[in-house]
Amino acid sequence: MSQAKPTVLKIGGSVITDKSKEMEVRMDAISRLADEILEANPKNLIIVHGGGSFGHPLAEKHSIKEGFKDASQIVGFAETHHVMTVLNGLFMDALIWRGLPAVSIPPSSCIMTKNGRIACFDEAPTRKLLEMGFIPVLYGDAVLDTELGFTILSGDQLTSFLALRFNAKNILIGVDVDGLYNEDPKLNAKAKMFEHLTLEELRKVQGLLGGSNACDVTGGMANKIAELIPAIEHGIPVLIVNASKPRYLYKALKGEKVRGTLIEKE
Ligand code: IP8
Repeated sequence: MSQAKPTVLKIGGSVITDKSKEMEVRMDAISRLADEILEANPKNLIIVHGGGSFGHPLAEKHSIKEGFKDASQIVGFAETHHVMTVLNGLFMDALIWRGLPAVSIPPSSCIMTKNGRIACFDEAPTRKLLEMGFIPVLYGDAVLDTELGFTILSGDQLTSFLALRFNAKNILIGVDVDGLYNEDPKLNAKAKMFEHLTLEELRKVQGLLGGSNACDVTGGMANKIAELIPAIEHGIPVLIVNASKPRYLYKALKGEKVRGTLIEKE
């Protein structure tokens, strides 16, 4: 069956949760985003969401990213994965009760990493879901690792990987700022946003990008960008938009003009 190229949409954990509090969901944001996805009605969509105040605090508490060191972490791994399924369930509720054909795929069940990098992925269910017109929904997760025992797989690594594996048309990154800035816009109101960057320009500004100021075991904007580079190198354009602001994601999904940062190979 010939398959149109999918869009891979990553929704940041800072959009759908309040990272200043533990396990605090932003149900209003999730509902609004589900409305926007429904209205935009995109064909061939894969969604990935982040961990926000669900996955990150527990991953940090039990040092899950660093791998297995002692038996006390075992229950911590289970807890970290579990809270991600809880956040995912809330997200899935919003999509499904609006009639969107979204199906959750827990990364811990179909992916293993090697030293933190995706080493095997059982792609058949995701591929079949896409072919049949479903919306596969994955998320940053606690996953098993061939060398470390376990680790944390970021939604950003997963997004880039899925875009490459399924030959995506584009990647949309929904965050809680308007785009990519030369400084953290939450700390400096005079920070300058880039509207368009080529890969070469991106590499030059990469050093300016900061980490995250909230609890985030997978790093902030700098890490996000580093993960996206292989997809951009492959010719997949990336648009970073503010998914905390109404209608931005809708416009991005529709291909309409919207404030944000577009990163292209050339
Ligand atoms: O928020 C990490 O995913 P991210 C998920 O996309 C966990 O980096 C479990 C911390």
